Amino acid sequence: MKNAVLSELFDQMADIMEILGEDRFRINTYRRVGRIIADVPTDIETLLASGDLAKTPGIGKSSLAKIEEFVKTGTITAHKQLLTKIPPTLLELLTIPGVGPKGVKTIYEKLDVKTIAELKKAIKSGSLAQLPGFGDKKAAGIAKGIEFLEKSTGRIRLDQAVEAADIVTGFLKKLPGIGKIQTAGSLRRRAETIGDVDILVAAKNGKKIIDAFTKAAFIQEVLAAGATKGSAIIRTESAPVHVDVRVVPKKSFGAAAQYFTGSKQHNVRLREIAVKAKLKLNEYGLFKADKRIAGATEEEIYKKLGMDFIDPLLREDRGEIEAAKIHTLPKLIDFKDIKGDLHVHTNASDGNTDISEMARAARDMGYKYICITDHSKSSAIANGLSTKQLANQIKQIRKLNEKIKGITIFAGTEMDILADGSVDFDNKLLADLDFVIASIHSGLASSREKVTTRTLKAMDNPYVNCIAHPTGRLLGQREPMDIDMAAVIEHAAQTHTALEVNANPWRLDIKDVHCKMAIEAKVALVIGTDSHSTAGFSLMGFGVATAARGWATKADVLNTSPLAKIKSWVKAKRP
Ligand code: DGT
Ligand code: CA
Ligand code: CA
Ligand code: ZN
Repeated sequence: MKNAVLSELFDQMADIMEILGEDRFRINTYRRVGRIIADVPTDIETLLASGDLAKTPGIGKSSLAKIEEFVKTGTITAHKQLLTKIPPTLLELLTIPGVGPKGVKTIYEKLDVKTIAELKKAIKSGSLAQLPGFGDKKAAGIAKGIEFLEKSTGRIRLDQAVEAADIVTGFLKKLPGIGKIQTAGSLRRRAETIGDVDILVAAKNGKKIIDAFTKAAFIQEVLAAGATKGSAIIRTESAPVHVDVRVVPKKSFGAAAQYFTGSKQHNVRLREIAVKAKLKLNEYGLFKADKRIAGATEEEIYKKLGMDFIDPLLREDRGEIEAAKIHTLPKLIDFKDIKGDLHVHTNASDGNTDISEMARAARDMGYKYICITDHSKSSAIANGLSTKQLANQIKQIRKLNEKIKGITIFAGTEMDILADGSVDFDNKLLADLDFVIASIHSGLASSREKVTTRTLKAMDNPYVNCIAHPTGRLLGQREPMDIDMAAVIEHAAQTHTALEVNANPWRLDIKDVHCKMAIEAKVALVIGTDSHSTAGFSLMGFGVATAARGWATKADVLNTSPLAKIKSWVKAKRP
């Protein structure tokens, strides 16, 4: 997909224009177009050819012309022209935490700093601190930012962010004078990766709280510490994590939570709506002239802006604002709706415990069923089961079901989709299973055509009920396959095959925008943890959040159904 490249071009044009001090409205337009392109699950050529792109709100005539040019030539003239107007190294400065386009503009114009190396010198000599709007503290923060950048690997996974947030909120909770604590930013929205963790605290004495935070035992490095905000790198088991703590007054806690939860795009749209209503919205509240008309809670802010409350999971400017105005927001799926886990491994393949222990742990979570889906023979590294081993496992599961009460164990498989799209077991054996998952574990780098046809062919099998981790990505480690998700979703609808939302934070596969597309095509989603131990079950919430970010309701997710419905659902595809 060229979408990512194109989106990056628009973002970069916005950055350059901001550095050049150009028109704010145009800058915002470019950012918005960049994000729309990054979000659409269909590739840009298809979207353009179908005429749908021209109809997309937010894509104006001149943006459309640029996109057409990109599709035809792979470049955008306006982008090339903008690049000639600044030293290209200025764009590297933007990757430093705490440095935005405005900062780059000042640093470049006043100090002629063009590279990170020059910026380091300007910090050392003290000249950065002397710039208007900078000062010693900010300069030191940027120095730390550079250090962090030089050491860091970029964005972190959700589980790592949750771990860091738990450490910090656990600590803050025990301080005297603490009111509400709320995680904000991308973590609260459960975005697929997290840049930094944002935490808000309601309290009066900000300085004391920030002081305590920056001196806590878990601190690796303090980036900034003021009267209301502290920024630091904290140590966790898995990674160093950048955490921002902000202390806000109780009366504006809701406004701060709304503002710092973002997303930025959602907030920009809300502010436009406020302005149209002759109101002002910021992190302190919603104001009419100088009078605060809302601010203590997020609910009252949305209400005063004339819309329903918008769940943080939906705040991405993907239509939620329009829906909130006309009261058509979906009732999102919740963890409590989940009745079972249909993707579970045991020590028969590469898991670390046995069937009965997995079943008991699932029962303790309140689940009504689990499906044992060990790997199949082609996944030799994962110790996949042979035909005979699977046949034996089925018998073993039938027996266990008589012994273990309170939960039903389904016999299943996570069967490899082979290079030609055929699968590891024959239909006779598959017919004995209760639920069948198929997935790709090899040849992920093959061509778009190959990986797509392979997947479509597997769905044609009347015993294949679900495609697991359909794109094969590992966040921060492996790119998704170049698979045509529009085709996969269409075929899933035609063949009565579900698509998995793999809940493992390494995967989150399929992702939010694909979930939305699948739901619109009436494809069933299955949220599975792919657990290899009982601890794996705890990941379900990440999958639920991902589906919810794709606007999923309870009815859109198969494993919210009672057992009998799963059975009839499976039967409906079989001959
Ligand atoms: P991240 O940390 O990159 O994963 O993403 P966020 O969304 O957590 O972004 P972050 O940490 O830079 O800022 C937290 C929130 O604060 C963001 O979602 C929206 C709000 N915010 C930050 N800067 C701006 C801004 O310049 N304009 C507006 N409207 N909101 C902002
Ligand atoms: Ca953040
Ligand atoms: Ca932040
Ligand atoms: Zn698996």
